[in-house]
Amino acid sequence: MIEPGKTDRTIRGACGHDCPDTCGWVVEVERGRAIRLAGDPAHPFTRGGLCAKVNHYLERVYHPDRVLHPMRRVGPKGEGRFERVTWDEVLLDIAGRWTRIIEESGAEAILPYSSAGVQGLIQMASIDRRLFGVLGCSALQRAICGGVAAAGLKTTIGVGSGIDPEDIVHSRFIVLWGTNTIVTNLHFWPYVREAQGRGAKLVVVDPVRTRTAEAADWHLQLKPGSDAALALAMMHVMVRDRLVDEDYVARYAVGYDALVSRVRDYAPSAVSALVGLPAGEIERFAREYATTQPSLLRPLIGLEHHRNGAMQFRALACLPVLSGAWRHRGGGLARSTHALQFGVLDMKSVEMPEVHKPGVRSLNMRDLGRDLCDSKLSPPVRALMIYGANPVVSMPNQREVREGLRREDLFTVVHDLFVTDTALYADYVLPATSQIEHLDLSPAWGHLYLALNRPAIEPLGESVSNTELFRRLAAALGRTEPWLFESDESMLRAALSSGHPWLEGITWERLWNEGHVRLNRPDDWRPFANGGFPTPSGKAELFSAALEAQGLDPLPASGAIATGSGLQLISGKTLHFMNSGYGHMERHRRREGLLPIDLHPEDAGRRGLKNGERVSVRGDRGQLKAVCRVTERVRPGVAWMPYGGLHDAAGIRQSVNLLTSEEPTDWGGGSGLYDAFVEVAPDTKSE
Ligand SMILES: Nc1nc2c(c(=O)[nH]1)N[C@H]1C(S)=C(S)[C@@H](COP(=O)(O)OP(=O)(O)OC[C@H]3O[C@@H](n4cnc5c(=O)[nH]c(N)nc54)[C@H](O)[C@@H]3O)O[C@H]1N2
Ligand SMILES: Nc1nc2c(c(=O)[nH]1)N[C@H]1C(S)=C(S)[C@@H](COP(=O)(O)OP(=O)(O)OC[C@H]3O[C@@H](n4cnc5c(=O)[nH]c(N)nc54)[C@H](O)[C@@H]3O)O[C@H]1N2
Ligand SMILES: [Mo]
Repeated sequence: MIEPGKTDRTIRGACGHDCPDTCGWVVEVERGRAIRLAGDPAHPFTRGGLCAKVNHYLERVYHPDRVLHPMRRVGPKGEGRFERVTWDEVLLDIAGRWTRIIEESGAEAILPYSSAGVQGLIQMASIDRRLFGVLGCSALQRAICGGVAAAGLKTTIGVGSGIDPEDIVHSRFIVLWGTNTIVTNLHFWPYVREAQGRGAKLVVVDPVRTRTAEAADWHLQLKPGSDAALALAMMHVMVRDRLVDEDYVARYAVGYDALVSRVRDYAPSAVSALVGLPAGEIERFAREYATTQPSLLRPLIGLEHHRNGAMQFRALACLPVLSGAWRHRGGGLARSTHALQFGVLDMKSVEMPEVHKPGVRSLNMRDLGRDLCDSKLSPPVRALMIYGANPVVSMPNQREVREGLRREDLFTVVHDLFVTDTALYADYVLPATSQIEHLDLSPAWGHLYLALNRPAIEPLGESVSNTELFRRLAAALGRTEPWLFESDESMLRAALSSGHPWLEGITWERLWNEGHVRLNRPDDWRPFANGGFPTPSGKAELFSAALEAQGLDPLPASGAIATGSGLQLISGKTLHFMNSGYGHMERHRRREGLLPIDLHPEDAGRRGLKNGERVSVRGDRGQLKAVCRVTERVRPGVAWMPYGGLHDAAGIRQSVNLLTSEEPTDWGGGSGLYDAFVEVAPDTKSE
């Protein structure tokens, strides 16, 4: 049995935020209170470092604003007035209401809505999936992060992952493609540096001159959404100049001839205006990429938040096939390791899909506002159970999300550590544990180490973990199936028992003692050196029959690049926030300052705007106020705002998602969040 805070003074754990790094940490506990939390120096990947946010994790844990007991709404929705209630009262009321809704409208009228607010194995998804599955509640399509990237890559190479990111040290030509490593994937940066130290060239492809772009040898500041066109132009040069690894293509790819005719239209001079780069620069990039082996592409998610997001990833994935980079150690493509980590664990035993009611409808998380406001949706969403997510800030079309949440006939329960912008609309807010208060396994999506997060302290106040919440709800609903009450440890042990060779010798006991272990990937692991792509044909599909069967373009293309009037607004992650998280903490707010919008000097000049001036930003969906930063960080025609709730000059928390819309991606179920167009004008008092 675990006795948090009693058996150990120093407890190993791992960060549970939705970030590729999943840092190992150690917590020192004195008389039941955590007094120090620091990076675990023994963790081979994160090497004792944390980040600008998690360095202050204990402030978050013991923050005076933490929700520590269940609360019931007493004021109007959105106002955030609550009173304390007991767990018994809450559970009884939720169970009663859900039962009535199921009787009257069917279980699909209940929508469980969760994201990766905590991204460990069982706290993210386990008992909740079993419970809502057996009840037959609406399913949620979670594709706002990573789903489109994976869907795009899969059509070409069959997987959404690639090589072990650690192998980047063997690369000679590295392209950080639409990822801001220094901000979002900090612990990968030393590996990039090590490769540079060994002679690798570092290229960043990003419409924004990010910190990462500034640190690169070469920054290609292209137009947003034009990456597939750039990749096709590179292929044009490779084909024309005979820089294709023809042997690799002949053995391990299908559709090369069709691709050759497709790329004819993509001469660098023909796409230069579309991509926003001089033809000569594209030529040089293509040649260096193809001839410097091993070459590695490293995208994360920047490209997927465009309406042609899946196509961008599909086109990118063709490059290492043509160059044959997969042959070499450190060559190919390295994206999320999510599929590798979750693929070796026994996830079926955790989520138990066999008990889920078949054929239930699935709603896309991106469409939350639209679905809540849709009077024709049958059955309507009558109850929402939101956990590990803050959709008011994180989903597009914020105005409609708020409008939906304001519905008087909607019963909303939010389980979180804080009263988030979403929780302001809840009928009940339930207290959630922090990562040092619950048990979990932490598979990383940025490396191949698996960590065991041991609780260091008892849950604060009356807070409960996600797994405990759903066990309690199952009991309140009168369920008796034993698998709805399985313990955390039992589920984790089962997940580790898949028998996958990469887990051989990785036992519960070993993780308990060592804290983290690297999956047993072979030493020199080159997944596609000899083909073996897990596609329908078993080869890299430059031509995709599966796409053709869906009525989509079977060949890579530029895709539908967004156009609109005004400035294209893209948004991104910030150093001091974790998505919307940490926004309520004074320190982090101060560091990020007032909500800014970055404009190129030409665009600012044309509108008569000065650096530091207060501006009003207007889109199709709404309008907000920001502080104008005039900077060459963005290219002309492009504006940038941070993602996450930042305050405007009036002290009102604002989110860039007031300006975005659902805009479905080509495939993969995501959202063209970065395809918003806005106009920026001086902020006048009358507005
Ligand atoms: N500090 C911090 N770290 C985080 C997070 C956080 O909030 N804060 N969030 C975590 C999460 S959930 C995720 S998914 C990861 C995301 O990690 P990243 O993918 O690295 O993050 P983003 O900021 O979404 O986008 C990356 C870059 O894509 C660029 N971009 C936008 N459009 C395009 C385009 O059309 N083409 C190209 N080439 N580039 C484009 C943006 O300018 C941005 O610099 O970060 C994680 N890490
Ligand atoms: N405009 C724009 N929108 C974006 C993005 C962008 O770049 N631009 N990025 C997108 C991306 S990549 C992502 S991943 C999404 C993120 O979208 P969300 O996942 O909705 O974002 P978070 O703000 O991280 O919300 C997670 C919530 O989980 C809570 N939480 C943490 N731990 C626990 C726990 O153990 N239990 C429970 N119940 N709750 C917990 C946190 O306090 C927080 O409120 O946003 C997307 N939206
Ligand atoms: Mo994400």
